[in-house]
Amino acid sequence: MGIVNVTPDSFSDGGRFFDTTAAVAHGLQLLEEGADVLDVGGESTRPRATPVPVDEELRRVVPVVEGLAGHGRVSVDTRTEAVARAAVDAGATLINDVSASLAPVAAELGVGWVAVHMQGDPTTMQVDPHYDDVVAEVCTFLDQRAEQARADGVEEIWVDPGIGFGKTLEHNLALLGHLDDLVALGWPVLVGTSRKATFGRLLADSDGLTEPVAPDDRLAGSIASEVWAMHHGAAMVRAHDVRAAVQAARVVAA
Ligand code: PMM
Repeated sequence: MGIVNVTPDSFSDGGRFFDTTAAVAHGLQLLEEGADVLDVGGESTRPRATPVPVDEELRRVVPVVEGLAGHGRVSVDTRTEAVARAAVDAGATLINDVSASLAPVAAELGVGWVAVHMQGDPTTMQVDPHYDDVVAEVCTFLDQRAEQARADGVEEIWVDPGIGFGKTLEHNLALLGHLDDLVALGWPVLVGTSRKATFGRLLADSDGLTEPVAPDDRLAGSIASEVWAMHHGAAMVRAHDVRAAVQAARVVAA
């Protein structure tokens, strides 16, 4: 899954593909690099991001979905029902839902759905995340949401542990370390680790730096975590660096 962020403030590629033409061109490039799905998002869900008004999210997302839908499969990364509906109208066939609440919309529209686990919301989620048993709690939550979505009539259901969504570095590593537990539930698993802060911090620690390694310098960490996830049963990874991720996937598969 290649990432097409149409946002001025994503932590990882902030602003680079903010206008429609640049975003569409970037999506086409990711398809050439081997992406199976393009994930178009108009609201940054990075920690402490300010929510985007619906009109603005629509303005960002819809033309990009329209521009890409004829070329490859498009998912819409949104927590907002109106945006999900408009994106599906424009050609998206998968709702990537970090609120894990839009299954009834996916069922009604006859499209796929990704349930992402998040503790809290993007504004506050990294303030003080707490779990008694992060792996068990995330697995139970996603299994219940997926079962409910199936009962609602969604035919294509994905689950995603939500790396970095209300989780400390230790929580993220526990979830990746026990990814088999999530895979064992039987739902196809999507994992998004690409350029995330956890790897910036891990790499800084191993380099003896006090500041996290910058997002642009997290490629090796991203690929290592994606290889780990694929090897442990993830059926899809959500990546900025598609060419490298596809090459890694081919090697893992071989
Ligand atoms: N991460 C981000 C946004 N959307 N969707 C899914 N399914 N899984 C994720 O891990 C995920 C997501 C935040 O990263 P970005 O700002 O680089 O898009």
